[in-house]
Amino acid sequence: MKLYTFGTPFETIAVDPNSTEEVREEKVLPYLEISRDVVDETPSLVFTRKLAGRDVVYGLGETMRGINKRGGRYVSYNTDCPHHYQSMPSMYGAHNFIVIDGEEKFGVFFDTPSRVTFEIDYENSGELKVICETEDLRLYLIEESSALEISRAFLRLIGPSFLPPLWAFGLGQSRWGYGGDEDVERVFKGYRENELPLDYICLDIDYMDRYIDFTTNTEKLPDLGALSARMKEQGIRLVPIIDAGIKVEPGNKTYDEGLEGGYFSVKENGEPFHAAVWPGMTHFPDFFQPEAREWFGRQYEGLTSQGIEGFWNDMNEPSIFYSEFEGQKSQWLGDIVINKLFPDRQEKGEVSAYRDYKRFYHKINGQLVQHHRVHNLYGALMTVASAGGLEKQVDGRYLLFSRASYIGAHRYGGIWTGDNSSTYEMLRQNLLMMPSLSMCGFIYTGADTGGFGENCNRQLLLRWLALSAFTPLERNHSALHTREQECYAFGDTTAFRALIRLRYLLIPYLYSEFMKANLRRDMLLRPIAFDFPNDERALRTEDQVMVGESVMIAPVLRENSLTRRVYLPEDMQKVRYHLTESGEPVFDVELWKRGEHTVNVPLDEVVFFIKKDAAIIVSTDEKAMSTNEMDLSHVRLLGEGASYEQYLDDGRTKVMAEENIRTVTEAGATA
Ligand code: MIG
Repeated sequence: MKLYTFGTPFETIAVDPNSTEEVREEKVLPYLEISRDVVDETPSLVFTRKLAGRDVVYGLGETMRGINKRGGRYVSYNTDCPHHYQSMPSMYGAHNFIVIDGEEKFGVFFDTPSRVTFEIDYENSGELKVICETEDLRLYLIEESSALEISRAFLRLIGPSFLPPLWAFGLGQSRWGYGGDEDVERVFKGYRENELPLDYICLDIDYMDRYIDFTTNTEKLPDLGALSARMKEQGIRLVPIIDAGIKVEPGNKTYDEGLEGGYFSVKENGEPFHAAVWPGMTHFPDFFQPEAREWFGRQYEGLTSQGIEGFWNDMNEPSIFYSEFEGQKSQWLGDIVINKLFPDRQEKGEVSAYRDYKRFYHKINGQLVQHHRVHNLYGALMTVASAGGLEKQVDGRYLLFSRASYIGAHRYGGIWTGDNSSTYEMLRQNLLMMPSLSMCGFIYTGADTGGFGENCNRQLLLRWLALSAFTPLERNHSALHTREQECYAFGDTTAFRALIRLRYLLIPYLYSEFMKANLRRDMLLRPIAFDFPNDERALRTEDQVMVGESVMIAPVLRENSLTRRVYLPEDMQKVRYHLTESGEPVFDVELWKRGEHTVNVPLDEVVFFIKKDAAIIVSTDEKAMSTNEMDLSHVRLLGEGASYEQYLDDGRTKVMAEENIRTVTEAGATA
């Protein structure tokens, strides 16, 4: 791997300090032309290349559009993006890694927290153009034999994902509005009474006192510790949300400490910067200061001491509704709260948080650095701060996932892909995004199952469960004011039981593949072209994805469709999964020939594929209501393969080791 250094690069967290990948400093950059430009008053580095007709461009993690990124414009500038249109240039994360796969093959990682724009055959220009709004940059160039090998080398550079506990592979139920005992009890009852397995319930901002971080609403939630203990006995964990902004409220311990320590982001004059988010006026923690991270991480103690072992971090782009400057409205949703809090405000500016990002600063090594310059690292450093606290406070592994991210944050927590909506387009986007995220190290990830915005329906939720059964993070989440979306909210639950059961039967495989990929710095979800690089047809097939070593999924992505076309790049084992009338799981395995097929997929069934000669494992704990009731060693082989290499541990130890891999055969398991 080659490293090119421009100017004096900002130290990001992308590269794993323990990486043993060999990196050689070089001066002459092949493949890309370098020029200079001034963009938004900023001296910028521009990299260009003419793409050949058949070149495929992979990567960019959390971005819209296809697996092949050609045809799009993508702006790495972390944004609270409530509408995921195809053409939306910026989402919550900045993942500046691309792979060009053609006659010449190489990967490039642009390591800078500044804004980076990728125009990739945008409007059929045939050109790749990468604009880095900085003159200080580390550029990593990876030359390997294939897109897969290039990605693997990159994963060796950036290191493994954080280790979620086993229970984080169970199903989560969430909804904006869940805030206390009543909600939790209702959801628990809904799942249990319908015999739908579940592992955790998320609490959204409603559990807090007036949306203030690290507080609880004592009316709705009189005793979090007691509720958490009661639920844990039933195999259910509670996962509360934490937002980035700290409410300006003298007397509040977190606020007082933050102010006293100088841990808040400041204006040019050194005073804390005010911006309104859910709690009203807040200050943004200055996660760039190690002491501020330490302080922020400590704040979780109040919740972890009540038995909480998992969190989701939100609003950390950071999202801004309204700021002390100009009085402009910065975000859509802010209206709900902001109109109430600031009825007299004047709306002057454009609808964008963008200008505010130039108005506050971080203290970095004794200097004030404009937020805009390092924007893409903000949420990632919040993840680092939280992980630092949880590492100390939680016994064993913790669950943590964030909305905003930068490559490197994957070593501290996962991400979810933000505010999608209940549409088939978003279901498809969920599938397309997963391999790109895997390339960038984010393997503990998933989308809001069922869709966040808009109203879901029975059919869509079933189809979504059939996809998210294969993503490590599987959480049903929906927005305030949308239709209820729990798996028991759409009448007869038989089909939901079948689909959630599949997830639980697959947990030993998913978990084992997750751990092996992590240990070996391998991809977890892959474009099928990565496995069949010489197959032109596979190269153009994006609605099928590899999951772990030997599974290929091809979910139904169209409304009212009970069939779909599937392309098999080689002979494969087709698995038809369903439950019998009495609730016994059935996996019918059939060998199918290479080529195109039509599969029938009723709403209560799932069809997936296993590579020929391979076997996977499925759990034999067929009645488990949560991972608590599962033993990962209770598995059997599925498929014609003679054995499967299972990664097996207790699901909570923090050490990963090759020794934990055992061979499972039909006769049983051997170490
Ligand atoms: O401004 O906490 O993406 O998952 O439910 C919206 C409320 C704030 C955005 C998150 C979403 C969450 C919601 N939050």
